[in-house]
Amino acid sequence: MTVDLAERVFIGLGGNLGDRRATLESALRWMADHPCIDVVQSTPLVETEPWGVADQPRFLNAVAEIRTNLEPGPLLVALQSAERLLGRTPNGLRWGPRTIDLDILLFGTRIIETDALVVPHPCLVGRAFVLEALLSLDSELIHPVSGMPLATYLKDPLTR
Ligand code: A4P
Ligand code: MG
Repeated sequence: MTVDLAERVFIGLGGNLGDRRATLESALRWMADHPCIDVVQSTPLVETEPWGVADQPRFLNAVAEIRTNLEPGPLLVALQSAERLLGRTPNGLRWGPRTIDLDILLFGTRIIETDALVVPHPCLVGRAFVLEALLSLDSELIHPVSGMPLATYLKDPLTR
């Protein structure tokens, strides 16, 4: 499939080790400098309580909207190379501490379920800080699987 350059792609950034602000800013710069990626807008960096594994430092999180002519698979590979450049060590604990995590939250309206890639990101609807960041960039976003406005998930306390 040829990438539709109008497709709106949203990347979640998070990290809780080292100089979190510098690392997240470097990740945003890395994306902006990439020849196949344009950063359209990004949220401020916000401090969040750890999700999943409680006994770890607080995270800084942000969401960026990008345009890219990379297909989702190559985009994931590119983001993983940026994670390594920014000090991410492989095989860390799931949901555990890391210098940087770059997740593909939404890739237009595409639904992808392979071993390597699940889009929309499965944890999207369960994390208020991700939903709030996404909605701050576009309050009208729709969940591609359910067809429901993302704002609905924020209102439902069960999803938090
Ligand atoms: N993968 C599948 N789908 C995707 C996708 N949409 N985007 C695969 C990116 N990667 C995707 O990821 C494991 C594998 O997921 C990758 O090899 C890729 O093929 P990982 O980043 O190596 O491992 P992980 O991040 O520990 O696991 P996972 O399930 O991605 O966890 P999350 O959801 O990224 O959670 N608390 C706060 N406050 N803020 C955070 O940012 N992040 C996590 C990590 C936990 N708690 C947090 C935060
Ligand atoms: Mg991840």
